[in-house]
Amino acid sequence: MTTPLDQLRRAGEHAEDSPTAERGLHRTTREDLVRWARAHMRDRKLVVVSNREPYTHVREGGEIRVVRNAGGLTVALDSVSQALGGVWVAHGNGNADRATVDRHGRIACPPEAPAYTLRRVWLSREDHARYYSGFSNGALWPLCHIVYVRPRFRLEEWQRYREINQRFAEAVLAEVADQPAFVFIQDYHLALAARTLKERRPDLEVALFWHIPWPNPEVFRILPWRDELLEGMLANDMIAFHIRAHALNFLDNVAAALEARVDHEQLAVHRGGSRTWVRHFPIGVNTDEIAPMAESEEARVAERAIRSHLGLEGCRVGLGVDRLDYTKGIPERLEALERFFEKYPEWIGRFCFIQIGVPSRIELKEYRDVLLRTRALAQRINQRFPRPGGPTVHLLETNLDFRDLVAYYRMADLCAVTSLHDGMNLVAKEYLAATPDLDGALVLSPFTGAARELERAWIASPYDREGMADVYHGALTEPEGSRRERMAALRETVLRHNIFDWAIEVFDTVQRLTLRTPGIDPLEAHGG
Ligand code: GDG
Repeated sequence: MTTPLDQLRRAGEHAEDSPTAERGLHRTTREDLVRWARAHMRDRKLVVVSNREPYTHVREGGEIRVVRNAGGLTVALDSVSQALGGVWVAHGNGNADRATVDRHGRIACPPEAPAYTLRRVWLSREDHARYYSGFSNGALWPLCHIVYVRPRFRLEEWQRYREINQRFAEAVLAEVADQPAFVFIQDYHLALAARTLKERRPDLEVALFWHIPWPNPEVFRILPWRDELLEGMLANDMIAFHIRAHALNFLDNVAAALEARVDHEQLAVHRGGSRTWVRHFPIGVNTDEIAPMAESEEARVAERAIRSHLGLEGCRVGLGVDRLDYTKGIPERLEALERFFEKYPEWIGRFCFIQIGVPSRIELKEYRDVLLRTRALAQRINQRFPRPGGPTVHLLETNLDFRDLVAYYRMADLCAVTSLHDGMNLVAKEYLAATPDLDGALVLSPFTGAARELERAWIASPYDREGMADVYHGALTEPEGSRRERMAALRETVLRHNIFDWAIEVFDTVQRLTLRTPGIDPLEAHGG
């Protein structure tokens, strides 16, 4: 039996006139976003809410230094915030964060040219352990990623998560005072923030972007506090995901769990006189920044330095770039590499692999385990397949400066993104943006959101070691003409649907959906 949601899944995209479609072949830039925001968002204050802050202050030697968080999402939202002069509410986690704010936890940002207010929320060590490491990353993260890591549900962590969400919401309310505002909440750390906001200020426009997958009801129903979490989320005017399948999974969950009317036609939930729109917007990367970086002389110099430092002369180069997270399929990628050398011994000594692994959430055992497995595999491959110039696998457990990362991208003949499950995966898109000469190949897991757009990548399942070994070989031996043609098509997709394009789509959609019928539910009005 097929449900309306199944039919929708088969029908593909829902038609919605898009502001970026109107712009035709034009590639959206940061300036376009700023212009759009100035024209359409003047009448309300923008409030971004995220766990992570855009600027962190750290004390080094007797000095305080400001560090800008370089993620694509932060850059885009920082641009909009700078254009509109709004507020950003986030956890202040830098060791000099408290020393740099006023008595309300505020600091003007960017520090060198103040344009908006960063309002820091303070968390104790125990808050962090329970709300962040506990419920967010010990329960919700494994629950939403289907990788067979068992989520851990602890009442005290859930309770603290609720409290901290409320604390973030209180900070937002204090900042908006009685002004009209659009509050844009980021991610699974803050699923319940909208509830407090709407209870106190029903007129606020509130949207949540969920950056990770959303599983089907069979998976999600094990969460003991499922109903309360879903109810809290439905306080948002709009909830958005990267891909359509996750948006539809969310609607399936609501239909299975709550007394609510799920409108499969309009992708909305009606409940107790209020309505939540559910949409999908695949996120992009900051191509304005990455492409010129990759073409710069500096990147060329850095590439030469890396090659000589790591002893890569005469070697084709494979690259993996990830937080060291069990969802990213890092050991699986290396196991396939080992098989690749067994099956295609002609590559021994002629192919090297660099794995950049940024240490992450190391307080959780599963993360320590993935780190140990990765180290052991790298060591085993290096012992089994030695080469004279240096190791075959380089494991760099470090957080590189983004400029250096771009040099690695530029250099790689192959980039392996082999997640077991991933909301989008920005590395896949950054790699393509950083390959202007088209000399490369993207090996991509079908279980990433990115694979929906990047269909012409070299698709390889992390669950199929033989298949992935063959894909490595296929990508490295594909005739140049067809390889470059595929890379050109993939790169064009990334350049077109970049982070600025994403931000305009999200903001424009929220506005159109909430303004379309202020205070009136069209379906209720038609008795639908
Ligand atoms: C979540 C979802 C979704 C990595 N190493 C270094 C470094 N990185 C940066 C990359 C990239 C980011 O980290 C990793 O991107 P992911 O997409 O894999 O990120 P998650 O942390 O899992 O994020 C994911 C994303 O949200 C956005 O919606 O795509 O699916 O899980 O940007 O460049 N950056 C620097 N040095 C490094 O060594 N500077």
